[in-house]
Parts: sequence; C-alpha cells; structure tokens
Amino acid sequence: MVEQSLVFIKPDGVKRRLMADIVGRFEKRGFLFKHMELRQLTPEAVDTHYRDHVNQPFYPGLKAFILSGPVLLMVLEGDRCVDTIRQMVGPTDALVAPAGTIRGDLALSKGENVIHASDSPESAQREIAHFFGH
Ligand code: IDP
Ligand code: MG
Repeated sequence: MVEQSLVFIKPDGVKRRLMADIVGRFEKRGFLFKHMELRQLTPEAVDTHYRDHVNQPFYPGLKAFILSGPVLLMVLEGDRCVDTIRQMVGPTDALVAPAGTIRGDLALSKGENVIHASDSPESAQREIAHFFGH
C-alpha cells in the first residue's frame, strides 16, 4: 500500500553535515521525494508536532534542541514506507540503535538523535498536514 511519511533531519544532523548521507539512504532505498525544505521551526510548530510529549520532563530540552537551528523537512512516499523508514531510522535511544540504522550509525544520544520519522500512517497524515497544509 502506497503511504507517505513525514521525516525531518534534526538540527544536530544539519549542523554535523549529515544531510547528504541521510537523504542518500532514502534515495537509494527508492522512496519518492514529494517535498524537501530546510526550515527554522517556530516554538508553536514544535509544540504542535510534539503534542504528545509536551508534559514530559525532557520536553523543555527537546524543544530548545529542535529550535536550535533549521531542520530538513521531507515528505517521502513508497510502499509501506512508514514502517520501512522507522526500521531505517532505528530506536529512539541512539546509544542502543543497531549499526546500519541511521541513528545507530550517526548518533549516540536519546535526545540528539538526528532524525524524526512518523510512527504510523495516521501520525504521518497529521504531521504532513501540519507542516505542508492540506
Ligand atoms: P521517536 O523520535 O523515536 O519516535 P519519541 O518517543 O516519539 O521517539 O520521542 C520524540 C523525541 O523526543 C525523540 O526522538 C528524542 O529526540 C526526544 N526524547 C524522547 N525521549 C527522550 C528522553 O528520555 N530524553 C531526552 N529526549 C528524549
Ligand atoms: Mg515518535
């Protein structure tokens, strides 16, 4: 089933010049790129995007981190791409992410973990509408 996923490279990945590596992985895997945009997010956009996390103790740090520079937003399309991309990204805590995953190869932290990817087709629809309108 053809799906879309909302993915962004977080400010650590942009600053560490990891964009080409990460984008290259998605290109080589064969996803269709529907949108790609470097964007400085607003505080309101971060609160909306992470609405399920705003009451977590780590949220103030997460918000400051996501606002610390531009993110590279992408909408990717492909057969069952939401799960496939989550597999490529690896688990949240990069310290335990397996080698071969984006986080396992490129990050070491649970907070600064270089990339966001939608966790379900429903989240993807909400996130794409939020960042790119209907
Ligand atoms: P995910 O990005 O793998 O889907 P979520 O649990 O949805 O992970 O958390 C969203 C983001 O919040 C994570 O990618 C990470 O940047 C941050 N985060 C989650 N848990 C922690 C934590 O325990 N400490 C610091 N940051 C965290
Ligand atoms: Mg998540």
